[in-house]
Amino acid sequence: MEKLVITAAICGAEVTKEQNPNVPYTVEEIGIQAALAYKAGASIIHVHVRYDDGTPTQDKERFRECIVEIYKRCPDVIILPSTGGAVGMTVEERLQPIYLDPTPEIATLDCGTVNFGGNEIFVNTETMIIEFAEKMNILGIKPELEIFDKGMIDTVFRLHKKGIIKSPMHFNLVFGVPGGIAATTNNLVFLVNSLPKESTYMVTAIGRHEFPMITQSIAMGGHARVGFEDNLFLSKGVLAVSNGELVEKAVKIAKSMGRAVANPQEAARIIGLNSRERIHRK
Ligand code: KMH
Ligand code: ZN
Repeated sequence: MEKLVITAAICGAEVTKEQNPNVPYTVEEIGIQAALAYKAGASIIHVHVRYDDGTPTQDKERFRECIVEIYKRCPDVIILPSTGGAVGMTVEERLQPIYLDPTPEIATLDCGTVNFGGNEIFVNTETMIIEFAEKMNILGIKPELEIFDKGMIDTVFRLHKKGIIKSPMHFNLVFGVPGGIAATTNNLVFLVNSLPKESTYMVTAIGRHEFPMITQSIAMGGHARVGFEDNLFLSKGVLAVSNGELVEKAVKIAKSMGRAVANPQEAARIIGLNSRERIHRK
């Protein structure tokens, strides 16, 4: 089995300091949380950014500042900016981080519209997906294909046939968003069996489902994402003090199952990133 690639989703766009005071907002807090996750074994940092008051933004300059801060502390880590941003943002707002310099190696590509709890709708029409994918293709950015339900995998296949999404594909299977596919073993097996054989995938699961679902992914040869974006608790009723703690727990699970953890260089090879030199030449 390949080594395990661990992604840390360190802040997201929705969680707040009221829910867990360790959620990072400022540039420095984002740098610190990224460093703690990296030291614990994360090879990829999934980045959303906030203004100092916690408001989510896709502002390119804010991304630049946060990424500089992360590279200062974790020079070889893989940075995976969000193009999802927060519910309600426009296409133009969301796409800003793909125009960063250096160009990101990889960025999220959300593959369908999904209810996001309450009155929230996370909109990703087919036209939007094509626009995001084509712009990422031109820039040489690998899309991390965010899947919130089975139909989104079918959308990816349709766009792959048209040459808009290229092989080998890397998927993020997200379970437990209220409105998306539920976090169950059957659903995990169903989605994984639907993927092309040569693709790679990681599992993300919301709240208390995080560790049970990533444990199953680790056993199946998939990869894992943890972090405050998805889950604020180390265990029932115990808030995590950092993203590092959540990554440490994932590493312990992997080691207990005999699965080694990939460093960023190994992770880049495993998920098929070809542009390491571009990012790290400076
Ligand atoms: N915050 C969600 C609405 C992504 O990063 O691309 C979208 C999200 C997915 O987190
Ligand atoms: Zn995200």
